[in-house]
Amino acid sequence: MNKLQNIATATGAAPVVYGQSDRPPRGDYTRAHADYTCAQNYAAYTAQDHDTYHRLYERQSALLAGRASQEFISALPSLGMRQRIPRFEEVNQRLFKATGWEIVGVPGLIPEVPFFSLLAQRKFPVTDWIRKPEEFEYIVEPDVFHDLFGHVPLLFNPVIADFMQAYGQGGLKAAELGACEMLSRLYWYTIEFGLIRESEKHGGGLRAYGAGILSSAGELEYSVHSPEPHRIPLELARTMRTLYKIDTYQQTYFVIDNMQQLLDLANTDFAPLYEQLSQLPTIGAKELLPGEQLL
Ligand code: HBI
Ligand code: FE
Repeated sequence: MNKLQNIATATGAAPVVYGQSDRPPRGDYTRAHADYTCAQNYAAYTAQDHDTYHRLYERQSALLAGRASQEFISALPSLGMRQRIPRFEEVNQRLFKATGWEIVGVPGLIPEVPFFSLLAQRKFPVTDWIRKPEEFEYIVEPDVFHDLFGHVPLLFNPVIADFMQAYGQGGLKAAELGACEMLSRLYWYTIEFGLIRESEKHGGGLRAYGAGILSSAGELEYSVHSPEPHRIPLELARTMRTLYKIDTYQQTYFVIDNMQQLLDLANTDFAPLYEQLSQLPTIGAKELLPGEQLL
């Protein structure tokens, strides 16, 4: 259990807010295989669980226009059923055909190396349990709603699909080089909390593509429209040096121009960069460097 306690703080998967990090992650890990995957315990869902999913889905999908990336909005219907928690196999029939990805059940957060290893095999771990009704607005750890609604639609996008696999492969290398932290910051500021500049065809402007934003009602509006946070163009070294908050909305968002930019980044060799960055100080979550311009 020790390893699991550690990852409860290091997660890249907060839909809203992380609370106490000094407790083991929620979920029954005795169900898991050696690779941390487990069958989706579909029979265990109650009518209330399906209702929670349905209500979360309706609430979030009503907020997407003008805030979420068009790529996400177009891909969302591929998830299927909104009235109940989808069966993972059912999603996989479409997902595998689209990009060769599959989702696999997990009991909750898993340690970094098995997490990277699944991504490298084009398998995305999806927590199978759902939050309690009283946690509707706030959940400490990723649940099936965050993982499915937030992450899975973009796995239907071929460019993001390839990026996620490259990220997993990069993660395995980073683990060998002791650079997981830097790579986790990249994940955090892209896959979890990334913003994208929408094409002119879709009205221009900044939109969210990160799962932590897309599965949070409050942060969806805040991230794209609030005057409070900093928004700066994504630059690899800058992002990898930037600390992040796991218990508040983000204070800095990094903006990409298109999805291909992420994939191109992931296809570079990070090893020399890790070496360089280990000599440089980290950057605070709300710090701006001299000369940096806000978007
Ligand atoms: N486990 N289930 C799950 N989901 C995540 O998003 C996740 C994880 N373990 C580790 C982890 N994320 C992060 O540490 C990443 O940095 C990538
Ligand atoms: Fe996540």
